[in-house]
Amino acid sequence: MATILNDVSRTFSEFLLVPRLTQKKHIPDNVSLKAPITRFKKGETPRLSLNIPFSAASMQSVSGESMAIALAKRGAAAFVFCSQSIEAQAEMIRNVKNYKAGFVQSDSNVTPSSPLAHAIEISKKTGHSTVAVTEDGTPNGRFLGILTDKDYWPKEDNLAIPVSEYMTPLEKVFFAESGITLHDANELLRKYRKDCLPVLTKDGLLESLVFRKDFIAHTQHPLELIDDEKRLIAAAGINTHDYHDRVPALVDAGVDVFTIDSSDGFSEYQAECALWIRERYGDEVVIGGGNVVSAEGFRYLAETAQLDFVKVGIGGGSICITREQKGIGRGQASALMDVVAERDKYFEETGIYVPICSDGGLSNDTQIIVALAMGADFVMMGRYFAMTDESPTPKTSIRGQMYKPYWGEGSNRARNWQRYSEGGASDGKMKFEEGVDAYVPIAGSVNDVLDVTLAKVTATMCNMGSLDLREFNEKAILTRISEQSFVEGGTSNVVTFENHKEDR
Ligand code: MZP
Repeated sequence: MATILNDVSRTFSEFLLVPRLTQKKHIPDNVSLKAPITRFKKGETPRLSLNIPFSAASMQSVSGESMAIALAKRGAAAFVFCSQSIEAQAEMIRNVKNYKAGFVQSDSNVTPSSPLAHAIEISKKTGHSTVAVTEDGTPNGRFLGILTDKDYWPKEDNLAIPVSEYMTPLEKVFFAESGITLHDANELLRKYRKDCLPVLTKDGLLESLVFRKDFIAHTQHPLELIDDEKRLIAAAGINTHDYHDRVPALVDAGVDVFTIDSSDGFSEYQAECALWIRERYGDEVVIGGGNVVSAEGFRYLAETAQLDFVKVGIGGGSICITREQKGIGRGQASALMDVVAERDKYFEETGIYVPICSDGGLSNDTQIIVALAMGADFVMMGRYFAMTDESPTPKTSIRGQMYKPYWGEGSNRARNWQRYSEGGASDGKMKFEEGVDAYVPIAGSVNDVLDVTLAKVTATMCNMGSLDLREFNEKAILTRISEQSFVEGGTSNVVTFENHKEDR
């Protein structure tokens, strides 16, 4: 007879936290959000920890190299998507590892003969107001000048006129020669009160740009996730089909963290893949995997597959239709609570702690907070990061509102059949979709959205009398809410009018 679980599948929005004693030491500045991402023995330090408990999903519309760089700079990780050729993914990882903090490859470039309209269009697409003018319009072409949004008036100026008429030409640009240190480049920016410093090779080719705003951001975000050689930590998704070729290529490119990306990871294919990597690379790389939604799924991946971390979640993703297509999955909160209990049991029995990542379905900051309080060591999000400037998709205007495309890895658009067919035979075709092709509203930069979310997370942790995530989980008291208390939690019996301001 089938086993029927007693409780229904629950979601994060069904819970609230009951505050604990806040002492004077409980202020956001004292809170640590460090989260382990590798298995470790009791009393030992994890081989790698995130400095903030967030990761971006291994998805085409989320995690390219810009996202990987932006998140590593903040102390988190983006798993560069694997639904692309091995070479293309390895190239992205290489670019993350070669990224020299502060020296940026110009992503907005035009030729001097391009019409101003073209430069403005590029600026809108990338969200960057500085456009490099190179002889051939490439990021490393001969540098001829720079154009910023202060050089033109988009409504008043003639947009058909070539960029060369508006740009600051090379003779008037302050630039540095390659080989300059970041410290010296920042000093030049400060001394000459500039916002941008192009770095040129001896032959006059554009090598990189250094921005004042990046210097300011760096001083504000000292939690960069870096390796022993001070290079950013790079993470990648992999699948259980081509790992014999993909993994060595990614290791060669310098990858630090893998996640075996699968919609249902409770399988022998995952264990085989993880053990194969471990045998070859030992503890040199971090190996995570999943997804599971049960205690037995967690135990299999922790014990048999020896994973460093286990991801939890099936069918909760914002673009996911797995539950309706195949009837598998589980409410994310129920799945997480079961797996957390098993993680803690496994720790008690063996003295080995295996971190958990709650993946998918987090549709607001409160749900992120509840997931962490319930015991997720860190979370993975797709939609949240797809909305930011750093996701790889272009901004698109639809009926006057700005959006970015966001599609599931199980959609026809992504054609990521490997994620949905664990090992085994497959003709490489998707027979039915498990994801949709959608849009999300734009939300600003990764830094903008993280600043707000992290402020809320740390504020709640202070309400709960907690200075780190372990304590937060241990002290958390959660209460289920009724439909009526949910209504009570919103505004009640008041009328709000958009755009109406009273004289005060
Ligand atoms: P969300 O943050 O957008 O709600 O969910 C992101 C997660 O959804 C990913 O990390 C992945 O586990 C899952 N995902 C990705 N593609 C699909 C799909 O096409 C999917 N069904 O479920």
